[in-house]
Amino acid sequence: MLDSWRWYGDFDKISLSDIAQTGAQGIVTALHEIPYGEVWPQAAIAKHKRAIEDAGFVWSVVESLPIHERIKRGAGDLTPLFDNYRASMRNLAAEGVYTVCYNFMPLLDWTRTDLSEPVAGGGTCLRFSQQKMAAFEVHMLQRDGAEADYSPAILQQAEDWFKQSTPQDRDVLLRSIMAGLPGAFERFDVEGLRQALIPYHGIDRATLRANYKRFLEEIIPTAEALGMRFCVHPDDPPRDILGLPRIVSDAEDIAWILAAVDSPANGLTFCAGSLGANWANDLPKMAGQFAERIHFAHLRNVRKDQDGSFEEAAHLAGDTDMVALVHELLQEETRRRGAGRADYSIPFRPDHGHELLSDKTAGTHPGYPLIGRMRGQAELRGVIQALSH
Ligand code: CS2
Ligand code: MN
Repeated sequence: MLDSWRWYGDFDKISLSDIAQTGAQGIVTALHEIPYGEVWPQAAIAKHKRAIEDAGFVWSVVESLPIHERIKRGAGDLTPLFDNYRASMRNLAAEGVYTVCYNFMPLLDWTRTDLSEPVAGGGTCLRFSQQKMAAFEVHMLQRDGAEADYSPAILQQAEDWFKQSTPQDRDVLLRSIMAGLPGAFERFDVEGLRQALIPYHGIDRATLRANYKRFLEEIIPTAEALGMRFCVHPDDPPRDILGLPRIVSDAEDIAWILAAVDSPANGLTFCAGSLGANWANDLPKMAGQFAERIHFAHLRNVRKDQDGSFEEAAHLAGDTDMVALVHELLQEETRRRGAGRADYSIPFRPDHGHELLSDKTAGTHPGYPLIGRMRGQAELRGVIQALSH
């Protein structure tokens, strides 16, 4: 497996020379400074790539080449947006960067309610609390119909939380929910989020799927021609939130996507952390089922509560059998090697990590601390070595 590490470029407090000390070989990165919908110029791609290679790495995966919200909503004349997207693809391929991760989550990327939840032994993790999400939606955002998405018990706890919360607690909650978009991205306040949700009114699961299929039909033939591999990142959490439909959450969704445009270029980022937050998902089984189309893996673990809350566990702890999952991925690599593929190695990265030790004061992006991820990566590396021995 190609041992990789996410780097946010100029927005990252962790430098490429720091990353070299983690033992990673591949860099997962994007041109984070370019607004969604605009073309990534070949010169800028080349410069980023040179920095990565000069530091001794390969640019293993683009994460992400983001999809403009208008494509997700199917709003207006999309031709220029698809043209720009394809232009970025051609520029990436021209620089020899072929694997591209993206997601199709409406409006928000990963969503948590707590960025510093204490874990046993010290350090902190990211957590999604169903109670706090309900408090946010029902009492702060006051979204029409939000109550229908929660059980009476959760609604009661949400009301209790809201009543005893201080303005500062509410502000921290808002900022936590908005934290999933690192780099030069948009963040909303409560009113801004209310406004941003309006254009999504009336967009249900079937509409979002139709818009996604159109995206795949526009993009995948070009990816095939360029020899690129696209891999969708699952929804996090893997269910509807804020009344927005989510369509990349379980095995049925993924089977639909892979069949919508049936091509090796239309693949999956197997994010164990995202998929693992859904009780219905059996991760080793899904990895086996979709093995051929897995072009990238995010390996991390979660521990779930019965009520829908979950938190990020250490990489080998939590509810997912990481060893069984890695075993599936290694078997797929063996199949690829047997088929004579030179690019049999599946890039993986530790995804999120706990904040440990000096991470506390380092000011890195939520979920992306140095020590915590390095611990996770080292544990994963041990599993991979042992299973490959
Ligand atoms: C990442 C996502 O931090 C994370 O959970 O896995 O932000 C991921 O980069 C995007 O969803 C991919 O488009
Ligand atoms: Mn992920």
